[in-house]
Amino acid sequence: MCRNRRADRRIMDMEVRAVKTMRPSEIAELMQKALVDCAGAASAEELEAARIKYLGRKGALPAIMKGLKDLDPSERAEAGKLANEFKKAVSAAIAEGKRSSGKTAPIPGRAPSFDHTLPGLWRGLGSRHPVSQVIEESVRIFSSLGFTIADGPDVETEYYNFDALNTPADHPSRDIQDTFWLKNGSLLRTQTSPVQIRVMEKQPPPVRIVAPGRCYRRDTSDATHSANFHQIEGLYVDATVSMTDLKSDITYFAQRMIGPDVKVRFRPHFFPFTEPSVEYDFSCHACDGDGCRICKKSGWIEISGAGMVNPKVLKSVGYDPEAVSGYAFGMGIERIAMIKYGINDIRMLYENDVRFLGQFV
Ligand code: 2NL
Repeated sequence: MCRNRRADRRIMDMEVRAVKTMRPSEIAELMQKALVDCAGAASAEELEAARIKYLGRKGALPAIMKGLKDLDPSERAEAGKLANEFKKAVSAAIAEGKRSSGKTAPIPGRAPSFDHTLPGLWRGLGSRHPVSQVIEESVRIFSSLGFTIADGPDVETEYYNFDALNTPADHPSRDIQDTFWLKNGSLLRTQTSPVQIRVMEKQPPPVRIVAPGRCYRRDTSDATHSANFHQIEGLYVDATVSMTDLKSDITYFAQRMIGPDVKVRFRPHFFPFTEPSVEYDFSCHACDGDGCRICKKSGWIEISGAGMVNPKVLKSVGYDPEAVSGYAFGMGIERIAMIKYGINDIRMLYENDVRFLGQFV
């Protein structure tokens, strides 16, 4: 056995030594042969023998390299390139053979291949982000009330975000402490109202739309505030829209979103774009209104504001305030998600921890 091995080695060495100056086509041919040998190796020993034969100190590769200088200069560059390829391809085939040897039974003459009888890798199913789920559910509910969806840019002009909404030039929300201003004078929208202004500019009444999307305010983040948050705003303009419509539609929304027992509270407020204006709260779903950490012991969670569209806003888009009236509301998506799912810190929604996010399916 031992003597036979030594004899094999001598024959291999002779074969290799016989390879003197190999031309590019011969190198390519030998590479194919080497790859077939590696792929057909039935054991680690056979792979090692192939390595010695092709890559070893006295093997084919050093002989090819040595022969390069004797080649016709016109063939030398190509032969050099093929020699490099030879080294890379054969080394890779040997490494792959060693890695998979013992794992799968080799088919004679073929590389060990994919074993389809092994169980597959379970990668787990993802889930919709709670913010996306609340947006989708809100859109479903408002669709059932006859609203359609409108969309617009996140980067807005001062006109659409403030002026058209009757926000005075000295209103604090325009301050650099409250709004992200860009160098060119545009800004990141602080609410999705500019979308509604753009829609009203383009179409005559009636208008019944919701505009969900990302909004930006220069808030320092804490358990209930984030500089980047989501809002869904609604707008309904028609001949006889009233505050009663606003209150009943928001209450209907709350009951479908949170549950039939939820209570809705409207408090007088001031916004330049609505008159009269309200802020509204939903009763805390986590404690049934008794008071807990999520609602800061008040039993209520503030959702956002609403009101009857200010006649000045209607005028700014070319509507006749004598002929039509409208209601508008904002809703904080994260706030709704916090009530619906009992989340007590808004920052959890942005940390991308799938152990947390995967709970809300
Ligand atoms: C908030 C709450 C609100 C509106 C948004 C609106 C849109 C148009 C006209 C009038 Cl086109 N109003 N949207 C109304 C009331 C509240 O969001 O806290 N905003 C600062």
